[in-house]
Amino acid sequence: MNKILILLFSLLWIKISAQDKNYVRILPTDSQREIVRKAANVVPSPRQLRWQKLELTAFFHFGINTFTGREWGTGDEDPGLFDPDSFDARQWIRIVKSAGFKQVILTAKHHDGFCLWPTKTTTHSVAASPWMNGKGDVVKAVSDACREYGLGFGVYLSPWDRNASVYGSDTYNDFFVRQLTELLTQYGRIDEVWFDGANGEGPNGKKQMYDFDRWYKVIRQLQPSAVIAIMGPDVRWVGTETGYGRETEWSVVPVNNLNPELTASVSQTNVTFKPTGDMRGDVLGSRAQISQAKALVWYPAETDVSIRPGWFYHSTEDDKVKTPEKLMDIYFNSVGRNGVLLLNIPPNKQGRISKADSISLIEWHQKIDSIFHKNLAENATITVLDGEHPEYLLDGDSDSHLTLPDNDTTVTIEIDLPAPVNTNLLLLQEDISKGQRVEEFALDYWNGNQWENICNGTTIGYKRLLQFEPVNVQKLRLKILSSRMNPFLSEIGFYWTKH
Ligand code: FUL
Repeated sequence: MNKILILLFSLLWIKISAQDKNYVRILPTDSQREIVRKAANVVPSPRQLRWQKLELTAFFHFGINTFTGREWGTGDEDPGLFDPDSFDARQWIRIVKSAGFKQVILTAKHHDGFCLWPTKTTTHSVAASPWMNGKGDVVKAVSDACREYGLGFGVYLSPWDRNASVYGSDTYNDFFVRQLTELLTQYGRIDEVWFDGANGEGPNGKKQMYDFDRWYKVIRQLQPSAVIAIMGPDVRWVGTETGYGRETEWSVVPVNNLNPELTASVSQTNVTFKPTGDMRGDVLGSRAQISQAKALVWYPAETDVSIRPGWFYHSTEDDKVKTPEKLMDIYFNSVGRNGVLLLNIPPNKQGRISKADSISLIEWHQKIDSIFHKNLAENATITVLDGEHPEYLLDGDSDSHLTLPDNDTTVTIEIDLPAPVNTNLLLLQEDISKGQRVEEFALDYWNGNQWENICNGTTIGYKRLLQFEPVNVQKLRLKILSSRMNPFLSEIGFYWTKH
């Protein structure tokens, strides 16, 4: 009887400790090989995985700055200025949905402290504005529209608050929790909470210690499926506001701060604190970097950029809206570099998305559609020595993968097309639910006499798009030259993009 119990207990223990984790400790005694094995097995939490698959999220910077023309408000603006005369949140959501976005984030409160919902925490809000006689609620209007059109909804709540009189004291943390609680309980499901790191207080400015741990607990309790971005545990700022991510973009990165209580608990599988360490360097998770790490964590990059020079609407920027071509380049260098693109589209003083922005968005979306509607390799025959299910590489499903023998860190995949095609764009995806593993790859084609190199790359991750000089091909080979254990490749695609 005892033996049976012990056996059952051990099985349970193995199951718990083998649970998929989005972090792992590196021990001083770990060999390089063991560190690489650990890195290969760090996986996203379910909320991180859902978020990564969105690819495109829209940011709406809207608030008192929309009416003052500022980028950073001072906090003493008159709420009477907030008066969008033809506010239509459904128009915002219709436009971003037809441009391919899957989720939006609204600046419920920017640094000026002006709240877009009728909060009980302050009078500095839409309730004190002439808009809808003070009966309006932008957060409700946008979240309702998201639900109507089937998009995810997230909130930006600025920690830095230039209006709150309690800012700079402990009471501010209570005040902030009350604001968070209102947002997380009154508007249905919240998919992302965005905490900005910006703070422009000068040498004589107010100093505030933010009680992030407490805020995270509130979010996890009230909206367990929401990712907490930037000053949070789930999603990392890519490090610039240009829309361009890194060529080598690891979602598994070293972390220096580790909460001992958390790591002591085997049942806790997800990190619940903001990982710190170098999050701004050119490469964050190379072998050299992971071998120096105390721990590794799944901490993927979000690439934020505005469609206009500013984050808020300014009529003087109506002719500076990014072109569809520029947006396309941003797409290749954000989504195509293992990131999620968070594109800001600031609604104007009328409370609508301006024509210039919507035209550019829609044309950009048409470009994406015309490039990706058909994989030029869809009818190809794929041959992989010892690989099971090579056909999954062409099934358009990023959850199915080619299965390779454990520990096969190199592989050659041959792709034979029924007829020659012109191509200048490669798409690769890994099934990241199994981890991010590929470190180096090369693409060659058969020029009739010999194999000739087309392009090379480093990381893949959820999605890698790589442009190259046009080439007419019928037979190609993708070589995975280095991987952290066997890679789980999920998709290969070839496309044509006009320059
Ligand atoms: C920055 C802020 O200071 C900007 O105003 C904007 O909200 C951008 C997304 O983040 O840190």
